[in-house]
Amino acid sequence: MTPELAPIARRIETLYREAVDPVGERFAFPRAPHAGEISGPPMVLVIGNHSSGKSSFINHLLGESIQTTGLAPTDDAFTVLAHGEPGERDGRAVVSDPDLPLEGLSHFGPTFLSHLRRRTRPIELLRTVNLVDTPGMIDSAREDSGRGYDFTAAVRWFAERAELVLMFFDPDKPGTTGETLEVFNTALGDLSHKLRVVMNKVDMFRSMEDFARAYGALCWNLAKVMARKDLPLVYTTYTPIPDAAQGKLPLDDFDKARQQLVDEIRETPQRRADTMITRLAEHGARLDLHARIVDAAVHDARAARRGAYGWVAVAALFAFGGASLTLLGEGPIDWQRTALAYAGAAALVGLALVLARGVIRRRVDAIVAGVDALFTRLYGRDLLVREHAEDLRQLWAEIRKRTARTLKSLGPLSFPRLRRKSRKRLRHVIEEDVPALRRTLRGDPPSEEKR
Ligand SMILES: Nc1nc2c(ncn2[C@@H]2O[C@H](COP(=O)(O)OP(=O)(O)O)[C@@H](O)[C@H]2O)c(=O)[nH]1
Ligand SMILES: [Mg+2]
Repeated sequence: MTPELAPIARRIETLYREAVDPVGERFAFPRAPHAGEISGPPMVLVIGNHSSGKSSFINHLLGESIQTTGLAPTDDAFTVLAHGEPGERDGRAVVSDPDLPLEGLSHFGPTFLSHLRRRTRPIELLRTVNLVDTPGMIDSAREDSGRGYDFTAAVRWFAERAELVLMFFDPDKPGTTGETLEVFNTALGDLSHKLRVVMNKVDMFRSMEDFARAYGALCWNLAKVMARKDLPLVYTTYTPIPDAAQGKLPLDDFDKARQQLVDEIRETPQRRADTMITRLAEHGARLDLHARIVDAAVHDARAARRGAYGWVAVAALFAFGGASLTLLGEGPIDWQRTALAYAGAAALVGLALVLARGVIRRRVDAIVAGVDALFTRLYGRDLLVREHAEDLRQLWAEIRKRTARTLKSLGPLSFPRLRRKSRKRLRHVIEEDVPALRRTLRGDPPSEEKR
């Protein structure tokens, strides 16, 4: 079984709170909200043609007949299956419950909500994984599915939040047309890393030729709608159903494939923890670079300010000193002349101040415009080490716009310097804590390396 995830999630939260977010706040570096990332188990979304066997597979997986199944389109609802006492709540109740991470679904309107429900059962697997059964996709070429809500957008909503998306195909209809095609194009486009294709019901094939033909057709159709590099893993399997039509192929390998699929579903909590760790590592690295660039800008801007005001001080010294010296050399004090001399000196200093302000502003503008120069200055040496250099450039490309914008709108003089201690803590998260979390996730014993 997967190791206990709650402690890992808590540890990640603590690292954010103590070492990462304080730096992020000080240097105005936003990050996506993470509350809810951790609450509730991860989701596995099951989509596909109607009667491709989605609900039967889910029932088999849970070891209980929860979802209705049948050859006719029996079920046209999105059903979230979760752990709890046996029960069922309709869409409206589900989206208005702040304890459930489903509030966002209220946007899809009343028709959608009447096609949404949440069922709970005291089944162990549902403690760590929530399953989402969906209405069968309609393989018609018609634009409007007549559903009364945006089906593709709803699938997209779930797919974005799911850890795994299973797309079921029926050997009879290995085509990708109509809604299937649209879902591929608009809902799953950039999520193909979570997608697994299931060619189901292989127990119905009467011969190897039939199997090969259907498999070929499916892959051919997938290749038409997806970029080659994104082609997903295809599981060829079936769900054992007592009185289902028996084909003639030996089923051992297909049983194995089903087992692999089930394993992958069981491992989603671990995958999610992995995603959370990766996100922490990426965010930490970006923030570190951002903070160092801003810090360098602050350093330069402050130096420019010190320099300019230094000249003002020198000017003041000369102006007042000069005035005093001339007055002293003239014997008895003449109040009128004295006032005049000092007023002149003050005017001179005022002028120097105005000039200095102008100089500072121009310097600061130049610093802000030259963030790339700051980057090369700070990382010049690292950029020469080749393997590491590409990552660094990549990282900089990801954040440079945002960093430049922040500096421009707030001005480098409004930021504090990056404290050595804060940076050390942030580096510690990236270099020590993240690898340690990964080891915990893999279940390795805590290593006894350096300190
Ligand atoms: N032979 C066979 N029949 C299946 C399999 N999976 C589902 N069925 C049958 O196909 C029909 C539709 O299944 P269902 O789970 O309702 O499909 P859904 O619409 O995708 O949820 C039902 O009559 C099931 O008994 C399978 O792997 N092999
Ligand atoms: Mg169904």
